[in-house]
Amino acid sequence: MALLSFERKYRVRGGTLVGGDLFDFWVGPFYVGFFGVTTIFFAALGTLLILIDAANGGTWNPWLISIEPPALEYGLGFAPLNEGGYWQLITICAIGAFVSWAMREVEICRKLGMGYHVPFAFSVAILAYVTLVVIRPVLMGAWGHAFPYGIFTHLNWVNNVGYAYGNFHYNPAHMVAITFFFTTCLALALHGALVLSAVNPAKGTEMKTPDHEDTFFRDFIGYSVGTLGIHRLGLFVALNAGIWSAICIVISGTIWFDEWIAWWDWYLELPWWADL
Ligand code: UQ2
Repeated sequence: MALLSFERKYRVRGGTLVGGDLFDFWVGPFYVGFFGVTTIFFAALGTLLILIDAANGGTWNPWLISIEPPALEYGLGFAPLNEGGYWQLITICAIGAFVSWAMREVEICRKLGMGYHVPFAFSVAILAYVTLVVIRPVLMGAWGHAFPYGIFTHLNWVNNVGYAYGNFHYNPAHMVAITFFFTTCLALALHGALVLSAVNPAKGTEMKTPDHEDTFFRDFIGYSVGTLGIHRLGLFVALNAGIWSAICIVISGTIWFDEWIAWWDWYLELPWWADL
């Protein structure tokens, strides 16, 4: 079905979760919906608050602008606007916008009768962000444990929090996360290269089929994960990269307080060489 006639057939009412028919329309190519409206609201308000707080910050150098969370002394309470209150409101707007965006994806999936894989995947990215700015700060008892919204300042935050636990690369969950990031790169590089090699061949030669893709890998390593399987694998490794990133930071300062290298002492303490 040609794209335009497909869209004419499927751009119909229904599938909304909130608001019924009220926002069930498109603006140009974009579906609006209740969550399109809430996305615009939170994104616009959040951006405005960022600009107001930045105007108070004494610099318009984009590298140096920073929206700072409250000092640790404010605990989990509300802080005055200029002492972290803006950061708190901006964080509410950010989460509101991200969740609205995910729910808008859900409504579009429902309209099209598709699975919820895309909003599910996006939810894992939201979870990683919420872990940094809500879950871990709440578990540690102060919003001041969250990171500042600035280009250089968030890099400094990562540096300082990392060194607060010695060398963060010894964090076993961090190791798992990095391994999933690298495996995601490997899987996508293999997949992109394989598909292009079959579907976009040299000029004058014929396009190849998925059987060619399977056969390449069977000849090469004796195994093909399959055309559906590679996408399941890709989603799995990509989501795990985000999940283990969230785990590696949420366990630091909540259930683990020492340098991460000390975690490996269990290895030295194994009974068969503990008293050597
Ligand atoms: C594959 C296949 C695809 C692919 C790729 C493979 C025809 C178009 C990339 C090969 C992938 C394998 C063997 C898994 C590699 C494992 C990891 C953990 C990276 O077989 O089916 O479909 O794109």
